[in-house]
Amino acid sequence: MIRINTPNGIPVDVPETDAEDVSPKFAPDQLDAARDYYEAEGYVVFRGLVDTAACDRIRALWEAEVKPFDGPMYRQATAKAERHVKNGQGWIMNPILNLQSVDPTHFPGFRSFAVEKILTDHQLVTVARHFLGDAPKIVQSMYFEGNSATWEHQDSYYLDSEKVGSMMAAWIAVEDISATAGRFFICPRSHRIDLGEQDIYTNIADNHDVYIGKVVDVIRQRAMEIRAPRLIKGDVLIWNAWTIHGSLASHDAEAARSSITCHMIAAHDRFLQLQTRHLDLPTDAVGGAQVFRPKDQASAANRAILWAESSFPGPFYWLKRQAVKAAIRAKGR
Ligand SMILES: O=C(O)CCC(=O)C(=O)O
Repeated sequence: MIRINTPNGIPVDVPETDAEDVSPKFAPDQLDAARDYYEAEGYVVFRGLVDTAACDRIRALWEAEVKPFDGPMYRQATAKAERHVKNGQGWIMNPILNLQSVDPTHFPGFRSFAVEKILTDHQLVTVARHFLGDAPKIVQSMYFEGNSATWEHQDSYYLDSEKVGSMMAAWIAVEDISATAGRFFICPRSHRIDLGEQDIYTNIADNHDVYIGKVVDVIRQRAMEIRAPRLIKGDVLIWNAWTIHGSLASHDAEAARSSITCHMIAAHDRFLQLQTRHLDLPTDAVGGAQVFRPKDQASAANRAILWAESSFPGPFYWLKRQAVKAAIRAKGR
């Protein structure tokens, strides 16, 4: 066991072996038992849910297609179009947002393999159907290599289903994740905590740090337990839209944290964006799931928007912030 802090300095005991890990690992066919655990704890870990050969293949496609690219792509932490930021080991440190939407001209194998073999892996879709009571609609995905130390948060602040708190997400380990590589962490039972909707004091456009401070205060005031389960290649951790989570503030010079996350709502539900807008999303049917492709780079219009964003970021992001604030004011918050 080693002790590592969350991004805002809360210490966590991180298991290095399964014997030290208090999180049970469910087999892919233990669907009812896993759902009971998920509903009680706000998260659950499946051992060996995704085929390990598929994990190796997506990492090979990342090396072959994504790493050499030097243009702007959308990123997890900022949702902005940025070029790769690499560390000394050559790992990409600013994770990619929405693998299902990357430009098929530059990333033909990566885009299709990520969608067909990872995001809609048949065992993952089976679990999602069981937990959601409907086919899954994939609304967002991400690829992590180096650790960007994701702050403590609940996903519902950013995205959810119209049935608030019903979205689920999956963290898919595509390599063994060492204790020091920047483990994903969750606060068990935090999915019962309602922090309210974003308003003019906590909104993402101007006061994102105030919102994160609220989450950190709740963890400290309630002395919440934090777990950073040990995950090996093919394991999947599922968590709920309200479960407080993030990634630990650590870095391992030897081991990356190659992983893919995927956020899913029930296919028949509308999407809730930034706790303000309800959207009926256009989707493609793939492998028993519906796949939404935000800002799909297969479209010339979306490529033109990405070009405008990366060429004139100042005015573009200023306008976007004004639109978010206007939507919150329109809700009377
Ligand atoms: O793995 C991480 O760093 C964070 C992932 C996350 O917060 C998410 O996918 O919602």
